[in-house]
Amino acid sequence: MAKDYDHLFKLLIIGDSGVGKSSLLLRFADNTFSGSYITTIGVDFKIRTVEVDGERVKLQIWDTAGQERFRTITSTYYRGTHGVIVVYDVTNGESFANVKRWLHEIEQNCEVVNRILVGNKNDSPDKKVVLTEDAQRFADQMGIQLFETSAKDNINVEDMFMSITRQVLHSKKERRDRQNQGCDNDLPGNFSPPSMTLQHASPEQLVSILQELNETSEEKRNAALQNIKIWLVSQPHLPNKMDERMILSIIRGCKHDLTRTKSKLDMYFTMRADAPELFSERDPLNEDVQGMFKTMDVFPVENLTPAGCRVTFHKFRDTDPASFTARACFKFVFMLGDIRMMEEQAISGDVYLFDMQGMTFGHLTRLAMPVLRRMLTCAQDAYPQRLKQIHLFNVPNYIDKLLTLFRSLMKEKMRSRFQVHSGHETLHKHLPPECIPNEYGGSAGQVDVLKASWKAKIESYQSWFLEQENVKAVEGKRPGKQKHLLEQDNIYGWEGSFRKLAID
Ligand SMILES: Nc1nc2c(ncn2[C@@H]2O[C@H](COP(=O)(O)OP(=O)(O)OP(=O)(O)O)[C@@H](O)[C@H]2O)c(=O)[nH]1
Ligand SMILES: [Mg+2]
Repeated sequence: MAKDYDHLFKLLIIGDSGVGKSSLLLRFADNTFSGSYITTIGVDFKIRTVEVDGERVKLQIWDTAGQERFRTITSTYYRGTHGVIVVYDVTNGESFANVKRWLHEIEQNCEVVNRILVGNKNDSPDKKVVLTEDAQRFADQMGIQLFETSAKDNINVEDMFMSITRQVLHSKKERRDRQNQGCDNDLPGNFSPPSMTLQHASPEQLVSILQELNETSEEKRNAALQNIKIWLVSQPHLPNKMDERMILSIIRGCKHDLTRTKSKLDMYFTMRADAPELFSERDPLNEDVQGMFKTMDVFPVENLTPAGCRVTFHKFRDTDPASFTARACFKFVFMLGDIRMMEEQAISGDVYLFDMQGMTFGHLTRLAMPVLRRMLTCAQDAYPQRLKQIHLFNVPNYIDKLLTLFRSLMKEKMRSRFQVHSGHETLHKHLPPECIPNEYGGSAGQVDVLKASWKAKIESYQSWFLEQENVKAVEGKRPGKQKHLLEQDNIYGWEGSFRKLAID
């Protein structure tokens, strides 16, 4: 597909809460303005393509939250940024005084970056307290260009965005001239993902977890890794390279049973080829993924349980069933799964929390059976999850009855791990506060904050997901019987799916 742009630049808008960062972006991207104030949670972005000197420049503009509680999250967004827009409010002296702090933050997070200073809300002279002369003097001292804008009255907004875009374009050309190379890879391919969102096992926990996973020594682990890497190379239909951390996650998920590991790996790459509705177009900035951030809150909790399990939280943010797409939801869940395979070290297993508030029959009817089955097959046969507990809480009455029936159909071992709570208080019998979000009486953090850090993490994996798009099985090269694993009759079996649920 031909590129629809000549340059792709990432811009970041920072500044105190309430100065009008989101309003500036909304004015520039959609030419709208709203007088009501909805504070930004974490980070959001919009895209607009502009023309500069006959060249098409696609701008990916990131709008950060000014609120202090999001600071650690928003700072992860500096990576790969080409230009930063620092905003203050001309009617608020404190927001201007804080500009120094914001500039300092840029210095700490970016090596070389273009900056622009913006005094917004320049539309009511009687309220203006930051004088143009003072701001200009400061901007000159810092060597930054100053713009005074109004998102409300659409003053100078377009000019300001075009000016920073020109600056970025000029620096790129200067850099190119210096290096004399025609690289147009604008977004950085290498990244080190933010690491604050997955705590690993303590040394004491690790001893018992590794024992449970049959990882009795470092030699055993290295030999297993070596074995699998060689096996991968010998499989003509599978990609011959895979991140070592992912391989180890699967080995551990199979408790060092290498036959099972191989079958899981085969399934992992086969699924990627055979279930494109779940495993293709995984750009974190696309509609499916961004839509998921709007409709659901799904994220792993930072702390492990005392037994070393990872807790993953699920909740509907938008309870209108029409906003729920099972396919996009499952695609998202597997993206999380991939990131966890890259980042998770030894864990004992998985605990799933589902806040069922707002869940209706309307949602259930949108769970198409074929998609659900494929999802269960992938979860069980292609991912290293080891299910330890499922807690459904805040369960509405009518769904409760359905679940009772559902539970009665489960095997005893599974049933004992499947808990239904009418409220959320009883969750505390099973999990320590540090694994439960604050809203439910725990201390893991606020749902919004935890979700925003995962959003940041997933988005930071953009280049990885794009690279992975074509890393999958090639069925025509499979040795022996040329049959899709997925074509085997029992694979999609409803019953089979539950029977095989990994609960060892
Ligand atoms: N008068 C005037 N009000 C504005 C202007 N820009 C934004 N506002 C108002 O200021 C308030 C805050 O605007 P936002 O754009 O949400 O502020 P923000 O910087 O994104 O805030 P956080 O997301 O909390 O960091 C809203 O009520 C806007 O309507 C402007 O140019 N002039
Ligand atoms: Mg905002």
